[in-house]
Amino acid sequence: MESDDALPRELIGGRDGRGLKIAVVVSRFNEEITSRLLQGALDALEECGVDEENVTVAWVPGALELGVAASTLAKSQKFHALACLGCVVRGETGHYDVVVTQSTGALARIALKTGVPIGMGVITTDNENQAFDRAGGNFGNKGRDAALAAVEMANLLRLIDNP
Ligand code: INI
Repeated sequence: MESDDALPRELIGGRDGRGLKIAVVVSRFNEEITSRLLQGALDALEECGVDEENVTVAWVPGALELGVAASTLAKSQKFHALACLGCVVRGETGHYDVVVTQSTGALARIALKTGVPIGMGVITTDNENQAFDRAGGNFGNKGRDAALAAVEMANLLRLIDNP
């Protein structure tokens, strides 16, 4: 007989990165900050147990180029998930809104279209100090967060496919 207090089925991806192949796309623009995001992402992948050989890092010139690299990597079917890292500082660009909207919008669309999850590690701030705060400073490391999201989502999609 079915129990009355049956619990709903919960799917939680978790952070076990063993066997996962992850690509990290990182922008050279504001490299002093994005290199810290990259380090945060690589540290997180290592902590999750992702094999170094299964991690690919692709550099692009700026946040606006993250999309085409991410799209090509996602379509290659060689990766379970991606993490995309960049830094857009309002003070430095008159077209801040364009760079932010286009780069983050493209990444969201690529993830939905390809079904390959993308951890979003594009920092958008008013000034450099706020960016450093989010690249290993007072407010954590958004590269790390993006890599952890990539691992969790890759595992979740595997669970959904294979409950
Ligand atoms: N790219 C960034 O990643 N961050 C920025 O703050 C930025 N600003 O300030 O303009 C930026 N611009 C470059 C852009 O992403 C492209 O690389 C460039 O337009 C060439 O296509």
